[in-house]
Amino acid sequence: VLQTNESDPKSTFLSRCKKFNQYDCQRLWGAFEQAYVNKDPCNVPVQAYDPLIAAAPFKPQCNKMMFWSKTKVVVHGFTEKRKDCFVTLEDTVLGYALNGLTWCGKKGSNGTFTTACPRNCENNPVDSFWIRASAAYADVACGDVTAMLSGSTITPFDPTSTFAKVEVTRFKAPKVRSLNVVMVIQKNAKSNCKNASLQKLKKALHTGITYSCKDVSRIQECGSKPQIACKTCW
Ligand code: CV1
Repeated sequence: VLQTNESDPKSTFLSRCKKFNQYDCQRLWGAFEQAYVNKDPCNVPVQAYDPLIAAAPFKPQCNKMMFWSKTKVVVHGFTEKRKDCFVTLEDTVLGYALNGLTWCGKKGSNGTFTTACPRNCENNPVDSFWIRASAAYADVACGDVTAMLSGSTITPFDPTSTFAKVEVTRFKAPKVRSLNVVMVIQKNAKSNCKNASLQKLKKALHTGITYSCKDVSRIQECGSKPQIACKTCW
C-alpha cells in the first residue's frame, strides 16, 4: 500500500524509492530537486529533468511494456496483479516514487511546495516531469508493446494526450515489433476498436510496426487468475 503524506514529498519520495534496492535514493532526490527548486514554477521545461532521468535510466523490458491513456485506474489495478506480464512507467523507481504527487518550487526559495503549484501553464514541474519520463520510457520500448485505451471516451486515441504526442511517435521499428491496443470496454462504452481515431494511431506508427486492437470487456479475468498465461490474457 502506498503511504502518502502529500505535505511532505521528500519523505514520500524516499520511502517509495527505498522499496527498490540498487538506487541511491538521496542522490535521486537531489537530481529531482535541482529540476525545479528556486525556479518560477511556470518555467520548468521538460529538459530540466534530463539529469534525473540520466541518474535512473529506464531498462528495456521487451514484450512487457505497457502504455496507457485515460485508463490509469484500470491499468494499474491490472498490472499490480500481473507484474509477470506487464510493466508500466509507474512500476519503475521514478514513476513509482512520483506517482500521484504534486510539487513545485519558488524563485528565491530552496523548498519544495505542494500547494499553489500551477498546472495551467505549459512548463509546470509536474507535467514536464511526466512528459520527460514518458519520452524516456517510450525510447527504450522493444518487442511487442501493449497500450490500454479507454472505450468510455469518444476519442480513445486523443491527439492531445501524452500517449499520442510523446510515446507513439517514439516507438522505433524494428526494435518495436508491434503495438497491441487493448480497448477497455466497460458498461455504456462510447467507442471500440472500430473508432476512427485509431486510424490516426495506425498512421502515426513508424513503418514496420504491426498494429492490432482488441476490445476487452473483462480485463479483471486475467488479473484474478494468475494461472492464465500472459499471452492468453486477451
Ligand atoms: N504518463 Br500521475 C503520462 N501522464 C501521467 C503518468 C504517466 N505515466 N503518470 C501520471 N500522469 P491521461 P496520457 C499524469 O490519462 O495519454 C505516461 C500526468 O500529470 O490523459 O496523457 C504513461 O506512460 C497527466 O496530466 O494519459 C502513459 O502511457 C495525466 O496523468 C501515458 O503517458 C495524463 O493522463 C499516459 O498519458
